[in-house]
Amino acid sequence: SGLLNGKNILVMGVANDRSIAWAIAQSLAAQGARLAFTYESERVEERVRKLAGNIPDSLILPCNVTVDEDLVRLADTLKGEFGVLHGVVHSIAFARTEELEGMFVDTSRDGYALAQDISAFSLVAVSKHMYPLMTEGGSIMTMTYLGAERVMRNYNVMGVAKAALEASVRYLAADLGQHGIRVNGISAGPIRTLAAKGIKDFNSILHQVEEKAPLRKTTETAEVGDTAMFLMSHLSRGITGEIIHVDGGYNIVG
Ligand code: 0WD
Repeated sequence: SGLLNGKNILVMGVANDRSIAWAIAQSLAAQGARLAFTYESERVEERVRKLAGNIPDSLILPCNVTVDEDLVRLADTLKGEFGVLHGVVHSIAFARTEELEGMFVDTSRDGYALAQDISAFSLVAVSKHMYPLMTEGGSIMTMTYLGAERVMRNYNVMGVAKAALEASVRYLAADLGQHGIRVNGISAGPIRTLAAKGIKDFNSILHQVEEKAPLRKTTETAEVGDTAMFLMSHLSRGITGEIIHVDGGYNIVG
C-alpha cells in the first residue's frame, strides 16, 4: 500500500550512490513507484546500471540534457514503455571548477552559459518534452541551493544559475498548472556528493551548518529523498511553484 503505487517517475541525475537523486529514487521505490533512470554519458552508465539493478522493474536510459535529440528519444521511449508519466525528478547541475572559486566578476561568457544551460535551462527543456506524457497530471521537481537567494562564498556562477532555476520553477508552475502538473524545488543544505567536490572550502560550509542550523546537524540525502517523495505524492497536491528548504533550518539563521 505505497503512496506511489501505479506511478511512473523519471529520475535524472544519479551519478553514484552518494547522489541526491539516488536517495530520492530509494524513497520513491519504497512507496511503490516504477522508475526510469537516465545517465548523462558512458562515463556513468555502468554505475547507474549497477545501482538501478537493485530496484526491480526500473528502466535505464541515456540522456544528456544539453542534447535536444536525447530528450526527444527519451520521451519516445518512455511513451512506449510507460504510456503515462506521473513524475519527473531533475537533480542535475554543472559548472566548471575554475568558476567555483575566486571572484564571480571573473566568470567567463562560456562558463556562465554552460552553467545556465545544464543547471537551469535543462529543467525547462525536460519539462517541455515530458509534460505531454503526463496526461493524468503529475509532479515535476528540481534541486536547488541557498546560493540562489544570497551570496555564498565560491558558489558564484552556480548561485546565479540556481536563481534562474528557481524562477523557472515558478514560470513552469504557472504554465503547467492547467494540466494538473505541479512544479516545485527542494533547496537542500550542503551534502558531500560528487558535485560538492567542485566547491572550494566545502568542509567549512558543513561545519557552519552543524554550528548554526536549528537542528545542529548537516542535511542527509534521505531527508531530501523523503521530501521528494512527498512532492511526488498526492499528499502535496496543493503545492506548486514552491521552493521547500530541507536544510535543518539553516536558511532562517545562517
Ligand atoms: O550540497 C549539495 N550536494 C547540494 C546539491 C545542495 C543543494 C542542491 N544540490 C543540487 C545540485 O546542484 C544538483 O542540482 O542537487 C543536484 C544533484 O547534485 P548531487 O547529487 O549533489 O551531485 P551528483 O551526484 O554529482 O549529481 C549531479 C549529476 C552529475 O553528476 P557529475 O558529478 O557526474 O557531473 O548531474 C548530472 C550528472 O550525472 N549531469 C547531467 N545529466 C545529464 N546531462 C549533465 C548533463 N549534461 N551534467 C551533469
